[in-house]
Amino acid sequence: MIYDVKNETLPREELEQIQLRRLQALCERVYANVPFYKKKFDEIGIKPQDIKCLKDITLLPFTQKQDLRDQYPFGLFAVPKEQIVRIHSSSGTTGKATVVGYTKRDIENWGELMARSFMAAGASASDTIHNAYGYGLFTGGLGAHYGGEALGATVVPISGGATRRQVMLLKDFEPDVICCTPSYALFLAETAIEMGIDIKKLPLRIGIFGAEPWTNEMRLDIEKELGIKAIDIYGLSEVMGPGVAIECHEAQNGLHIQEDHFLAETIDPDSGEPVAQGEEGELVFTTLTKEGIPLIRYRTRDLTTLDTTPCKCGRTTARMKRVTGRSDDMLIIRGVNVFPSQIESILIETEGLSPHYQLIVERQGNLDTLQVLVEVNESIFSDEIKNLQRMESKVMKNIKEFLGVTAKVKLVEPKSIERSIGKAKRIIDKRKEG
Ligand code: DLL
Repeated sequence: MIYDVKNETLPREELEQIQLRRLQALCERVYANVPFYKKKFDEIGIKPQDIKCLKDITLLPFTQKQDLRDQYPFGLFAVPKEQIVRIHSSSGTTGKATVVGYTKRDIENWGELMARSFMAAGASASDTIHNAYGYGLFTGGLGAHYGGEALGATVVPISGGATRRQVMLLKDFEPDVICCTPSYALFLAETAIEMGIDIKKLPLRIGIFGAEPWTNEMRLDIEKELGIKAIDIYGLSEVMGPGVAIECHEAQNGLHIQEDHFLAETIDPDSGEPVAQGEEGELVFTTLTKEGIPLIRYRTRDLTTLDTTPCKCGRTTARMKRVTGRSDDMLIIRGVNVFPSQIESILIETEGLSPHYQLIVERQGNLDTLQVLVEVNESIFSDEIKNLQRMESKVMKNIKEFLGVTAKVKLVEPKSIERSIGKAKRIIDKRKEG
């Protein structure tokens, strides 16, 4: 089922006309109302009227996370403060926090886009949604909450944490849909086992997981452990929050971007030039309808590939491949580039290992070293030392063979790696500490 048939199945030419009209209006708006953009436009000598077709987007300047930080807290808002009805903010663990503001219309649009997303995932108005994304300044909780209500579903606003209680409510309230990070879904499954509850036997049908990178191997694992369909949802606070793109349950093959609201591009992260159709690049979004904090060509740092070929679900919107990593998260170990997700794929495919892992990067002398800590299953843990050592060597060999990096692999006790209730912390980069 499609929530907004008209807008989600527009012929592409019609969609592009809508995008162009909105882009032109957006340029007028930011030029008139946001001094930061007026200055940027003037510096490169561009006027809103110069945008005559969608391709002209490449004439416009980029916006970076640093720009939001420099304008902290409200410098990029395009409306007077009285029109802002809500504020969200990123945690700021990698620098100063970024702040975003929403008008009443922004909040309504977001609710609609999340309702579209729920339906794309296979949910309906008669469902109950267990929403374990964190409520607060993080966009996950309230984003999914308003979307569930817009859909007409019943929302359980449990937020993150109190994991045993969550399992109890999954059993007692019998929700059909769960929303949380993929890593937290696995933690819930593990906690349920400890409590003697088999999540697979509950009515739960769909999981809507995002906010952190995860692999297809992890998806299969979650689908098996929880006995549900696991759907990938993508978003970022600067652009809106969750619901910028979502997989459809029919194809589970790429995430449909809500293109009538967000204009997506993929660029070469180094040159800033657009990449060819079907090639991987850094995802860049222009928010076509946002009022509170509209952004022009926002560089997400997320890497993906765009695909505009038709999808069997009937939506005509472009799909982005699952984001397997941010360019910021790429590790360079002795000259070789590696993403945590590539290591995750190898670990999950190894019999006896669990999907709980951490990567520790250190510098010894002038050389970077990578250590992979990964938990083993209970059954393997009680095995003989020499078998564990054999397994470590096997994983090390696979990492070397497939990714070309030398990593030290250490198998650790089940449940010894800290569980997170939100985004998992996969990388411990000791080079950056002290
Ligand atoms: O994580 C919004 C969100 C909440 C998305 C709930 C999905 C579900 P931020 O905290 O601003 O917002 O983080 C945004 O998280 O640039 C990606 O690097 C990463 N990310 C989000 N969704 C996915 C996903 C929310 N499905 C940043 N796959 C983004 C991979 C994701 N990475």
